Amino acid sequence: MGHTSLDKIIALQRNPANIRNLCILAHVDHGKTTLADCLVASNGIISTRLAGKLRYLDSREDEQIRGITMKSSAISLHYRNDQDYLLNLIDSPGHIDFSSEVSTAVRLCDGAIIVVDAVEGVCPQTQAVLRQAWLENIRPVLVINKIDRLILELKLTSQEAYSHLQKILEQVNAVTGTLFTSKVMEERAEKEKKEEEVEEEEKESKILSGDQVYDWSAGLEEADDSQLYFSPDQGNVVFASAIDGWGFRPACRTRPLADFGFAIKSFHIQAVEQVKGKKQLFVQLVLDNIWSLYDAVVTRRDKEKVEKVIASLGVKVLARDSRHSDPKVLLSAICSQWLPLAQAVLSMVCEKLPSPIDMTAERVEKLMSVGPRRFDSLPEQTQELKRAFLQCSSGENDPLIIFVSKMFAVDTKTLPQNRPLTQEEIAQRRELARQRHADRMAADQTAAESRSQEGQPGLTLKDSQPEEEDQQTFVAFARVYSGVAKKGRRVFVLGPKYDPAQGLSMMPEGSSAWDRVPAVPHLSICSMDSLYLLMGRELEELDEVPVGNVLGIRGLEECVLKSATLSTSPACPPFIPLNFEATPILRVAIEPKHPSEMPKLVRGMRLLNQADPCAEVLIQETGEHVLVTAGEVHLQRCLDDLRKRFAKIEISASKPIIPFRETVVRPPKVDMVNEDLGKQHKVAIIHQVKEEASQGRPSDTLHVDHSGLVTLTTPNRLATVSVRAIPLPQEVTCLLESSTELIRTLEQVNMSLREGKSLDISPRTLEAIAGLKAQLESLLQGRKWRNAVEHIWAFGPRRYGPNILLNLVEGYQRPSLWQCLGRGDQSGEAGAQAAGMRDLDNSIVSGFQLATLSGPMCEEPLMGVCFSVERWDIQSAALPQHQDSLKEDSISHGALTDSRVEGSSETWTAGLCQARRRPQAASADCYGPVSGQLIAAMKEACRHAFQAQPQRLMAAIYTCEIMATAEVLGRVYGVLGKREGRVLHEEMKEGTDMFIIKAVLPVAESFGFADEIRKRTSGLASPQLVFSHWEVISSDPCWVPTTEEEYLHFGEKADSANQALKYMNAVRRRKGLYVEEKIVEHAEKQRTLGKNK
Ligand SMILES: Nc1nc2c(ncn2[C@@H]2O[C@H](COP(=O)(O)OP(=O)(O)OP(=O)(O)O)[C@@H](O)[C@H]2O)c(=O)[nH]1
Ligand SMILES: [Mg+2]
Repeated sequence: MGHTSLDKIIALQRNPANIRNLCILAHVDHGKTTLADCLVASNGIISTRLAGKLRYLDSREDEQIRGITMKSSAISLHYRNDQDYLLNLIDSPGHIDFSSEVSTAVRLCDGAIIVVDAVEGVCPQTQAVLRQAWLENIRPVLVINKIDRLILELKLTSQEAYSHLQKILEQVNAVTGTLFTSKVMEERAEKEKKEEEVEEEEKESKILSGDQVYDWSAGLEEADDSQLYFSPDQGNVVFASAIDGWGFRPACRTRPLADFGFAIKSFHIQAVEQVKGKKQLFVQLVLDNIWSLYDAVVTRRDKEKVEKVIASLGVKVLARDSRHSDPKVLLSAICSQWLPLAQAVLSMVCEKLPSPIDMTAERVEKLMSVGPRRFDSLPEQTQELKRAFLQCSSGENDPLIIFVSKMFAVDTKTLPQNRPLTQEEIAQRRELARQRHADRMAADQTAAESRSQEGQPGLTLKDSQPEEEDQQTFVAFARVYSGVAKKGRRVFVLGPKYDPAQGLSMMPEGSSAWDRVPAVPHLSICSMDSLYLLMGRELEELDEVPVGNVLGIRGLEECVLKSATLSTSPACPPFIPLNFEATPILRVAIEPKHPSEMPKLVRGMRLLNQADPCAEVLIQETGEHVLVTAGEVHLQRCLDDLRKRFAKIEISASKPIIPFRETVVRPPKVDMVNEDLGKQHKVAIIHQVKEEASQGRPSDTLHVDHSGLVTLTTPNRLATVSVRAIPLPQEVTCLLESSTELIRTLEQVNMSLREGKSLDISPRTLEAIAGLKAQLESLLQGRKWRNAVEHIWAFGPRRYGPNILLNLVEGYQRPSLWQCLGRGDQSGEAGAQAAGMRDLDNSIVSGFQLATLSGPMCEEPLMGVCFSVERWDIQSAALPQHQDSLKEDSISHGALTDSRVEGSSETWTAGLCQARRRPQAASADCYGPVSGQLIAAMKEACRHAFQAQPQRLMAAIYTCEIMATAEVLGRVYGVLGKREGRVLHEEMKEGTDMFIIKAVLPVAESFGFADEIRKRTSGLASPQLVFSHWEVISSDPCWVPTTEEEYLHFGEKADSANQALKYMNAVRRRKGLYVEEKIVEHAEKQRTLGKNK
């Protein structure tokens, strides 16, 4: 535990004002773990000589081998300047694949150290982590690291370095500035809107004049941004070289500057009097000194000068350090005493980062208000909890609130209670055992018998020990936000969908987790078996942890999957979910080497799912066990974990399953050889229909007209739907993709309105929904899309995907999707409208959902397709069968229904009347219930409508930013070109010889890309791939040559050059679908070898 005792840390935990919870964030390889090493070494946990080499917080073997951090881990440190401070430090990974680990770290902190490499400057992940810190409302401080590279690698002069550092500061501030401005704008817009509403209420009759001028900059001027930017004057920037162990904070007037003054006198570079202006002062006071030290020690190895410097600085250097062949050893020995990095960083952290007490009301409200609900619409008791948060009190009666941001697995045998005992403990236990034995001997025979039985569990325990030894225990990575966590205490575990209002109404008042409580949805009860202090690789057992601290909790694995909110009060709402930057996209199917080990694999995958915040584990329809990860490195780690920790069996992983999307495009006007296409594709459709008919499917239920309108009748001939597929404009698809969360919320709202419940929706959500609608309206222009937005029936697949179902059925008016936007009495209106909905409405939506979930090309989801239902007739006999599945009152409802469906098609109304007359006709026919038939018919109709248009595959595309030097630029382009990558732009990074290339690359071609680039450039360039968007592959997978020339040029099947066809066939083959391929190409050339002899 270093030189701070556990008791000291426990004492410090009780004073939240002096606690700092912080994480280290940066782009990959900018030196987070090295910096953390220096801070850890300041507590004596590792030796100073090893700091930077050990990477103490990278405790996994693969982290050490690969040299990158893969999980976030916490350590508690003690720091003393004028007061004692406790720092709960979390080191996070910088690799994009592990960005979910960053989210879990950021949530538990109040502040962050942003590390930036002085050579590379602001990189994509730097921006991402700044944004994450911003979204979580935590305050950042900056460390510009690797200054030594400016001296030794780039060989800049101190003056040049000064301008370089200034540019980096500008870049970082530009990112923060953008985040800040957008927030101010948002707030301003909200304020304006509120004011407008008030005005509107005041003068309802008065029409607002349209010439209102918005002064957007006004908000910016008012807003306080003094704390926002990084500036050496503010004291929130440290310049450092973590590997050499030094760092300084220019604004710090205490030790370092005094040292500088001292150094200058003896260093005699230039007299301070000559210094003009602040800029010069910085260069001369600080940078020049460092530059000449590097020059003397590393570059020139000037022994005399070094000795002079050592003497003048008053630092002590061991003889073996000064004799060491590597000058860096001497350098860090001098620097770490002269400008100790830990001192500079820790004093900045204690001064500039907020303590748990300083948590703002804004942050609390943000954490506590989930989904579309407003904070002030939450129950009163819930709102009261905000006070507990802000006061940060840890009294006996204060509610306990804990947030678990992830679960991590540790070997059971490394838990503190299972660790090898010390000599004293062994002696104590021996004494106890001896006493027990004596007692037992003294007892009589019968008692002895019973005791021997009691002894049995002990025996079995021993038996089960070997198995337990290699077991994993889950520890929750958590923070206490209010109250005191006590060992053994029982708490409510609140799932993300838990509703405090519902919980409070269902539970008796004042009930606690010890009581027997009724079953409330999304609420369970768990006891915290052990509490731990997280000390990097080790855990220390604690009895209680007061508010404001980061801790580990054992005993939650049954109730918490990945993250959860724990509380002793049922009024506590679940915290908002973590926001993850990366989407898991890389899928592989996994199977055990020996089929008999399947149960072990299943168990292992379940454990992995729990232990990784981002990995997903699922079983596909095909029965395959699939693992979805964020990228190749992440996949590798997950597989390693499965093999070595969770399943402990040999496994084999399939090649990555590449996701595709299916879509339709506008029919082309001319084909490849510039001939008018005419009705070529329609010929293909008719061909297909004929084919299906010959396969025994009665084609008289299916009709495709020349415009692509597909009409399909259910097998019992009672219902008919006509559907047409239309490609959506690309912007609309993008908009739908980016607004999935909002559409999901909209769907929830509509669902509850349909059920007659009213939801108190926050104005912000309503505004966002209105914004979405307006955007859709502006994008869907033209005759074809007239009134389309009003007629949207549903989104799909899964009700929020990027496809649209349109209701163009003449005379059918169902409640609008946007009904929540309507003013006035919403629920009443909705109720009335709901009556206007046809009974089988849901079947149509379900059919559409199924059709969009897997398309006809290779059963991949659809994207950017609009299906418009243009006719929907139901014959009379259809209804009775349906009604048997409906509730009794639906018939009586019928009267209401047909009076509401104004102008509805005659068959419908007539059908209803007949239905009421002939309820006995409900005897099921051989085709099953009508609702089911309609779902199937709708799905088929959509699929045919889709095929009636020119179909295309869409490929997932990564963006990547590669930093490379001029020499290897050509090779990078080579690799990109080979893998069908496209370079978007290339620029030279100022002040360096590095080029930054931004390119896009199909996911399908990306496997092994990073490795190949690294190999081809001898490790000089390493790309980071981030999923960006979906792109239509321009070649038509269904294209076949029709003319003589095409036949000659592309071959009979045109499959040689058709990339889309290759992708499609690969997917079909994987899924076990029929692939149209010639297996034997030239049959006449085949012969039996035996006969020829
Ligand atoms: N020259 C120089 N190299 C440094 C410095 N700090 C760290 N490094 C080197 O940079 C590399 C990456 O350092 P890490 O501390 O592992 O970086 P990280 O930010 O933790 O990386 P991830 O956790 O993978 O994101 C290592 O090889 C370090 O030795 C520094 O101040 N100067
Ligand atoms: Mg690291």
